[in-house]
Amino acid sequence: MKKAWWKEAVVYQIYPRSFMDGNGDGIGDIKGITSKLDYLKLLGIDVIWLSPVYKSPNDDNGYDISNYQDIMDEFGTMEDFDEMLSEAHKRGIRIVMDLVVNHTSDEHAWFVESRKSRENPYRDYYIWREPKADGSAPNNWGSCFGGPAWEYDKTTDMYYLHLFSKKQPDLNWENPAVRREVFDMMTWWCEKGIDGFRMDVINLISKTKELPDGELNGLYGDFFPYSANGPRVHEFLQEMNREVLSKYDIMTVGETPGVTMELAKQYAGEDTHELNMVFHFELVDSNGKYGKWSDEKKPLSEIREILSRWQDGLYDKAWNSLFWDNHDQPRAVSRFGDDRPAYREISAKMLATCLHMLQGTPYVYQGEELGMTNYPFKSLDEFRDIEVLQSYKDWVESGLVSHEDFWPCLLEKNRDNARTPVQWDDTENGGFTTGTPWIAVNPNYKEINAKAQVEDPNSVFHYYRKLIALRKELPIMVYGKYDLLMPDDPELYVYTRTLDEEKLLVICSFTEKERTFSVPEEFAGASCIISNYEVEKTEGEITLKPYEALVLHKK
Ligand code: TEU
Ligand code: CA
Repeated sequence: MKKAWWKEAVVYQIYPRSFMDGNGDGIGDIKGITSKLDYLKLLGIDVIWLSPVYKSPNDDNGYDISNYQDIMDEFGTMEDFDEMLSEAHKRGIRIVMDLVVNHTSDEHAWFVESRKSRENPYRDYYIWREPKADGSAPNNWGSCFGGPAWEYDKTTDMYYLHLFSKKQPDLNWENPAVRREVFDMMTWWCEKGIDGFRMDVINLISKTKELPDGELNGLYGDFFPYSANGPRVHEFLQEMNREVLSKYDIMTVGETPGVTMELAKQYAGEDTHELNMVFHFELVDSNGKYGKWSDEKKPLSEIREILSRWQDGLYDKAWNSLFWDNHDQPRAVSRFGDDRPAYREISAKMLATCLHMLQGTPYVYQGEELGMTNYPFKSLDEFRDIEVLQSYKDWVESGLVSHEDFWPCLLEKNRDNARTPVQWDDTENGGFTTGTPWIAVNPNYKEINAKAQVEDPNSVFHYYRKLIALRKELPIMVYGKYDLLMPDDPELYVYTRTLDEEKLLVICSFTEKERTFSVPEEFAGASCIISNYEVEKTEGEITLKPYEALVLHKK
């Protein structure tokens, strides 16, 4: 298998708005990030994936960009950015930018021009269509955030497509001028010295020529079959690779909702000249009762089946990305672990073990290394996310579902769970800001915060730190082959990694019950390299405590 620095790296995702406020206005910013680089250095991560910091009117917290070569006022200036980049590099930390080029903001200069007239030179930068004969939208598609995917613009009596909010018009990648602009902009950032791109919904950039009605789900039709993994997407990515990516030593990861394994092998193949890896959504998507909204918990059998299939399927062909959560998902420990006080720390450590011992590049979402939990939302006015507010209208206010049925699903899946501020210490607002935070801080900050955990060698923080350090010592964690054991056990996830004569045995208990387990003969005499409990016995029949995780190493 080919070696690469981005295979050996651990990535830490920063959602700047919620990371650290440097100037007391209640909003996280770039100076705040710079002030916490030593903390990240201590944790040992190699790469920061920075969610968008570009100029934006913040309809979708920066994922609606009005100028790709400027910084959002609330986050600071380009000087602040340059300082952060050089301070990160001084510490050996790379920075990967979020590239959002499926759409721009409606306030981007291109769109301001585009909507002026049908003849405007920028008209064809976006996707405009005539109304139907009765004046209604060109098709029945709904946007990801609720509401229709088309917005009528009376200046030219046409509709434009927006798969996300109406302030996020989709770019027309069929137009070579659009691709040129995007590639030039990417080159500009690479020349500045950034270390890669996480590409937002990059598998949506090529739409089918015909834009037919989609299958109804709730009020609207599904655009997915006609917009995801479209006819020219690989051609566009290969062009991007040729024009930009191949010229720099950078890492790339594509956000690709709905990607299949076959497609992933193409997007992130060892020799396909597109991307280094992609995020698949099988673990985090639920087939919700109401679109994405659902309160289902995936059983271990399903989690293990998904992870194993991707481990086996991509082995030696493409590279996996590994994540339990991100800024669009509930908190890992609340969703996949057990966030009741008795089990929160232990299950957070178990989840970390389970993920970091797999093959692929692990992603840690800010606060995950502290075992931060979902927020106990009580009423609609506590939410800030456009998706929550719009979806509540579509499902509840429209009369489709009762508040009582919808609310538990909203609590479980809403993106604001992940967007409450990082809890730095036990002072007011968890030390995130001296002002009024833009979104409430989780009230559990007195117990769960970075300062306490840095001081406590048994904390979740130090457990992550140890896992990350082990990765540097043991190439088998990166390059070893995965094999699943006990595929049908309802509570234990057990697998091995193999590199030449060397082996790891990874045992993770997903239950609060005690369990017995027989260590396979071949691991007799192996040493325990990490565990979330004091381990007394590593041979023969052992008893696993609630949510126990341990890793045995045999040379
Ligand atoms: O997300 C795209 C995406 O498909 C989902 O994660 C989506 O946000 C979620 O399923 C909605 O429930 C990316 C970004 O990660 C997200 O923050 C942006 O809002 C979105 O694109 C638009 O840029
Ligand atoms: Ca600020």
